[in-house]
Amino acid sequence: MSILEILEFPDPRLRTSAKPVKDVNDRMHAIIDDMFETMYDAAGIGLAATQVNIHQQIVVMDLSEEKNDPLVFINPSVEVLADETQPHDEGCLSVPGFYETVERPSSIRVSALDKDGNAFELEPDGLLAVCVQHELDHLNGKLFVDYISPIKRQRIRKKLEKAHRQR
Ligand code: QAP
Ligand code: CO
Repeated sequence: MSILEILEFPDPRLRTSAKPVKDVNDRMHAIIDDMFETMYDAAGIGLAATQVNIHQQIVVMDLSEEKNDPLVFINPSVEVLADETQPHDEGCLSVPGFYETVERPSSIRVSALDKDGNAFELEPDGLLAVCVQHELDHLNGKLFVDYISPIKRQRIRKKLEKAHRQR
């Protein structure tokens, strides 16, 4: 297992669209293990493969307090079930230190494959619904800062660029 490097905004590689996984094999399991190790090490609740520069449709999450409820979504898709939205404060391992409120649909259905390649469906609500949509966005090259005002986004970009130069 290894901890992978997490790409940070405004890295253009975060804009890549991930390709569907064709076969859930041992190589895929090694990637998933590394993604969990990377996410837990960084104290995150969700990580998309895009964020570690792997452009395949894989998401890992763990919203539990005890960090003992690993969730894997391979080739996920989301269906919005109602017009209703909910505002929620979001952060991102690729936008470290910044949090902003984002409005997203509150009623969704997710279809995906689990780590064994079996199809499943979920109708999450609350934080899980927010996190699923945030992570699926990553697989399509989208970030939560795309939903905030250009002024705020530019301010975050400048601060992170400065931090990157100082590393
Ligand atoms: C996405 O984000 C999410 O800035 C997952 O310094 C977040 O795990 C969905 C993190 C909130 C819904 C609500 C961020 C860790 C972790 C930081 C994360 C940081 C350290 C973010
Ligand atoms: Co994120």
